Amino acid sequence: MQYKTVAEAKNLSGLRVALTAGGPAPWGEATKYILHVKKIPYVPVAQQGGGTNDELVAWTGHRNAPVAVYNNEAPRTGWYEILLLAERLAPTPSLLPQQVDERALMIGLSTALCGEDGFTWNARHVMFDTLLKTQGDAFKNNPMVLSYSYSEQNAAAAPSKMKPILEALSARLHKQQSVGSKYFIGDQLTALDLYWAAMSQLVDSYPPEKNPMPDFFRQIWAPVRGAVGTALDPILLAHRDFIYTQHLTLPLDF
Ligand SMILES: N[C@@H](CCC(=O)N[C@@H](CS)C(=O)NCC(=O)O)C(=O)O
Repeated sequence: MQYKTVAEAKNLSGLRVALTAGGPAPWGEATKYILHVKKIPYVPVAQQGGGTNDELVAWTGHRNAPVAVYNNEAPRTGWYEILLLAERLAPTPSLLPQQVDERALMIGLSTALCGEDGFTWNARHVMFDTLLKTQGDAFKNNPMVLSYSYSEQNAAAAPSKMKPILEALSARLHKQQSVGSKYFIGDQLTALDLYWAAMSQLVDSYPPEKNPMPDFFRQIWAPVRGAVGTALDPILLAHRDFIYTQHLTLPLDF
């Protein structure tokens, strides 16, 4: 992916999205997938994972990624507000169900997956635990450790929070399969399908030809796979393979 620097991007108009350069950071991937499906043009701006990102902070008020900035509107960082922006910029295809109950279910499950203290948030506690064990004090002062409520206790509790979320998602897919749908909600693609495709890389990363991320990521994500055990029902992996094949492009590009 060709990134612009903050200095190059900040005076442009249109949509600019700060993304972690060099790795498939889950929320950033999810944002890219939404923009891809909706064919929304944007300028990728490099964010350094774990860096202080001073220029990005000066421009947007945020250190991490993704940060979506549209014209002179306030920067958006949350997965839901980024989805709503994308829906506004390209209403078709909509990635939000129109029917209110279905929409509530989709947003609820997306919150379990992407929200604070949800699946990926807890996966990160497991990942940080590995980093602290391997890098020790060198990692303790990393801005990431300080920003995402990591603690040994939170890391120990993470598997018991992650597994029920995967179980709810796989139960949903089995239910959908019984009525002939390959998607989480209704019979068409929603953002939830894209969120799971992005987040699934944490527990079952594609091999290098499809996901050419540095080995470092494989090392720190392997314990995340161990943390969820048998809660990773094969139907979840079949689903994400279907989503990548039908709606996205491979190899991942970051
Ligand atoms: N703001 C996002 C979450 C963003 C987030 O957690 N980003 C992480 C992973 S993609 C990140 O930027 N990590 C690298 C860093 O903190 O430098 C949301 O809640 O929707």
